[in-house]
Amino acid sequence: MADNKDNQARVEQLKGSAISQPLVTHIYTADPSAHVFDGRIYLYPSHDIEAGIPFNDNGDHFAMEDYHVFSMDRPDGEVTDHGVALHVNDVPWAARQMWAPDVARKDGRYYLYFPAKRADGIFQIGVAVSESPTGPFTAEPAPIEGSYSIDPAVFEDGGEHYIYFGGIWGGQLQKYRDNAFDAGNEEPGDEEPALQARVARLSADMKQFAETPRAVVILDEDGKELLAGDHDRRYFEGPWMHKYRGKYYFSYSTGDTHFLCYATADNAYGPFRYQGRILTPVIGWTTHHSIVEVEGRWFLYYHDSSLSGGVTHLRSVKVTELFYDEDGRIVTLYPYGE
Ligand code: FUB
Repeated sequence: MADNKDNQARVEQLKGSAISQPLVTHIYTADPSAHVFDGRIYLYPSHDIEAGIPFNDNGDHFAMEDYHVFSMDRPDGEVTDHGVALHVNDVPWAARQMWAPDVARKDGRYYLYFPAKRADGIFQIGVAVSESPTGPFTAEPAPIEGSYSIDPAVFEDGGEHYIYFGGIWGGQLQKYRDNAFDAGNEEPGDEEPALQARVARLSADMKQFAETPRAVVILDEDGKELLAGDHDRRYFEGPWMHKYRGKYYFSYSTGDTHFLCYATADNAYGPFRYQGRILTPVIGWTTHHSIVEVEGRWFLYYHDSSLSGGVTHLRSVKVTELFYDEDGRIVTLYPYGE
């Protein structure tokens, strides 16, 4: 993890050149999942707090306890904070670290998907239900069976919902092979295929996997799987899926190289072909996003640590417009100008 002195230096250097401002300034927010429900934009971010836990590569300093839901009538419009929608104390199976969530709607109900650590320190993914997009959400008594790691993102396609998830290092994805945990597993060697995000179709009641999770394979320009040593392009965490002109765009963070990248396919499972960068590094270690269409225009919601002066676990949600070229390639965004 980057230390705060490095981040502070970057904040000073870049002061005044930010192309977008934090949307929420009264609390720290990160990992924004944006959705449009009935013409209003809803944001489901993490709620960052200072818990006084020292920095480490496990991300223990990301000690979030609850979720707030936010809404607005246009992408960068005035933000309403709808208050606490779910607290870790109200999740029977979860002990700590309520990380990046997402929400899906089905038949007028709203399903909040969230990762949290059990008391034994293992991440799983839970679901909580509400009649309203702003909550409060009621958690299911147990996590989704067979779920693991972090960063759920749910995508609807043709009436089915697919959940993408997984993050390495603190997100524990490196501990799993073929969906089975082994504490002795680590990241593959540089010349081996990279670890991949996972995807599973959700059950009709939205509360379980309807199938065994599959790997989201990303191929390079020669049709070969991205390698674990390809840190500038390989998957790390923060998956998102959207569809543009009939193509499936799988986007994600490269983690330790701090890019948001994307790959495309002709179906929701892939394999995906690597395409390029969406966003260059932001202030702070993590980079995490969502992409949403609002009245025919496309927007990238993301976060950085500028408001906290570069404290990597105190982040703020931002938004900027996203553009495609005529071939459907996403134009790379530079968060503080080129
Ligand atoms: O917010 C905690 C973690 O940081 C998220 O789960 C990751 O995607 C990264 O943004």
